[in-house]
Amino acid sequence: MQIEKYKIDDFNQQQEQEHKRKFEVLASSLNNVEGVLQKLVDFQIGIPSWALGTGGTRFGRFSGSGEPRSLEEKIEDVGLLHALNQSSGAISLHIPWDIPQDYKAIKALAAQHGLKFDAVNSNTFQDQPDQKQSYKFGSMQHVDKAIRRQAVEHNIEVIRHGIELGSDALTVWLSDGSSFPGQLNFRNAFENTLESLQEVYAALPDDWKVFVEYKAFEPNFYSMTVGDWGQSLLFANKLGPKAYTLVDLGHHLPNANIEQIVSLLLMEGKLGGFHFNDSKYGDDDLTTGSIKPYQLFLIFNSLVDGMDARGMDHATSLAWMIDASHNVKDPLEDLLQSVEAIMIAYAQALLVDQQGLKGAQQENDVVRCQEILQEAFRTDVRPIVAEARLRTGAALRPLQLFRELKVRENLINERGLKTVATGL
Ligand SMILES: [Mn+2]
Repeated sequence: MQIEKYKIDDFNQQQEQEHKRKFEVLASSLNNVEGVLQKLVDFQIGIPSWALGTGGTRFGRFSGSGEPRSLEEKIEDVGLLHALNQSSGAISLHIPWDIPQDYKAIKALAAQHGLKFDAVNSNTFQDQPDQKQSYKFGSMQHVDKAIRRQAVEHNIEVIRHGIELGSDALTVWLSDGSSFPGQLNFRNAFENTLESLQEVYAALPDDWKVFVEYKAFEPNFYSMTVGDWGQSLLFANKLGPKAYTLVDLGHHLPNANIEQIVSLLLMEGKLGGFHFNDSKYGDDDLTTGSIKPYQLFLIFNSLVDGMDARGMDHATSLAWMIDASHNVKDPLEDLLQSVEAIMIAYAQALLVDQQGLKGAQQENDVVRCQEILQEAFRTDVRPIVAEARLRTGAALRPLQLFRELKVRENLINERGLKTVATGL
């Protein structure tokens, strides 16, 4: 299914009068509206190929209908999102769940939808059917050199796929660790992992980056070999200038101060990528902004402040991606909601009076500091986010149009009621 441009224009025309009224009221109360709008227009969020099917839990998976059955259909799905919001202009592939067969055709299809290929993701947390050695006791940390070698070769293979697609980054998330005290020696596990990552690093093209993603627990429950930002930063620093830490919002222990983490990683020039989701308890992979929108805003405030301090381009300096999937929503509707929440938090962060905040901090005026932050957070920025969409030819209200055009019903007609997306 393709969404024709005239359908978006017709829809916007019906909404435009009301939109303009709200936008003008908001714009009249803000400084530098045009600057904020341009930043919103430029900001693109990668969609992972594994988020397009219905997710599941350890206990079950309730498949949706009309899910993409192939990489081509996944690209088509991201193309639909991008047509609706013009903010989802990249797709992130997971190898081996989505191995491209014909690079040229896949690249042409993505280009046709206005999509780029974001970071490619390796997988050494599962055994594949044709795999020689098992990752049951880890991959890059493994005591057996042959297993470490297999993990390294897989990552180099992923880089090769990425090069063909025009990607320029590899994300490595390792499930390595231990579930019981004494199961492994922490130093050996770290050193084996470092040696393996060094071999992968050596295979990176000059203009590539590698992102070392950390996670506090799960699937291992006693120790994770890349368990927090300190461990990830240690690896990134030891590896070299092409290695960065990747922050996934769901990969922290409860109540971790993620805004402080991103602030310090940016200060060190070592924040490379970002995975959005939301959670109440652990790595819940819920819709971004659905549980803790204030935390999301505070994180964006740290990101904007930290990127501006280093003169970084917000849109291109970091790899922004959603990493979520759950089992009770239509995945495309869920992704539209996540992108909207990200754009809202970003817009609010752009409105923070950074000069005023710095002044209040200098005077230890704690009350004014809070007022300045909450002034931005409590501003309803939805009209400005919608205006950015209008200017790029996207829908003023993407979710509403998705439903009005019966996108899912169309996909079910094309793909069938019982389809299961590859990978999950
Ligand atoms: Mn992630």
